[in-house]
Amino acid sequence: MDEGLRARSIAACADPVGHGPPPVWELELPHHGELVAHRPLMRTLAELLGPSFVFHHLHSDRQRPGIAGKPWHHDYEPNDRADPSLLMVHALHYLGGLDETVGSLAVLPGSHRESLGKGALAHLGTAALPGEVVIDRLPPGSTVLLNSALFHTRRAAPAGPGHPRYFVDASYCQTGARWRPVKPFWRQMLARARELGLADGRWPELFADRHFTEYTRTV
Ligand SMILES: O=C(O)CCC(=O)C(=O)O
Repeated sequence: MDEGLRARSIAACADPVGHGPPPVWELELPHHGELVAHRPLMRTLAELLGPSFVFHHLHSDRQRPGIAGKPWHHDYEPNDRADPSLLMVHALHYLGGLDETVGSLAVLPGSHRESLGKGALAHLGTAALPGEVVIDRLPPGSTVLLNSALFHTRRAAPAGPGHPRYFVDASYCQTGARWRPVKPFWRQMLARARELGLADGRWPELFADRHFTEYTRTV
């Protein structure tokens, strides 16, 4: 964050022609790379997704104290078979945990079964919805695994000085179709992950290009 790498990473996605690839991929940072294929995480993902899944992307952020909420949305990306039964999972890593000094996460159980666009509930902002589950207290180093099609929202922390909120999200897709990449330079990113041996020789599909379509810019 202090060296502007997060900003460079966003700029590379927002304006790939003007900025080119970021100077450092998130997964090149030693602890981020380790987190992508952390063995206990891989074991749990294999239970949820089966033995064959591919890494989709990772974002990393140190959110400023008092950061606003993020309206209800889901993060499921389409695949070229338009097969909604193929699963995508997001791992939300809360490095400093969650408590009243940082914003909370609310999820809407069952909402992953609706076939709605990512922003179909955005007009509700971060409002409390019937049946929601609020996750507002987690110890440091916690990970929440979400079916990516599940609607969720970040709620701002109650007023106060607050604390920085350390948040890394990484996502993974079942193989069986080609998924839409969200980063223009996804090929280089996967190549670097392979070069670094992040899959530890255990997960042959984890960084394989063949599971993706070409990048197209989304609005
Ligand atoms: O900040 C959070 O806890 C969740 C953020 C989120 O919903 C997202 O990045 O898609």
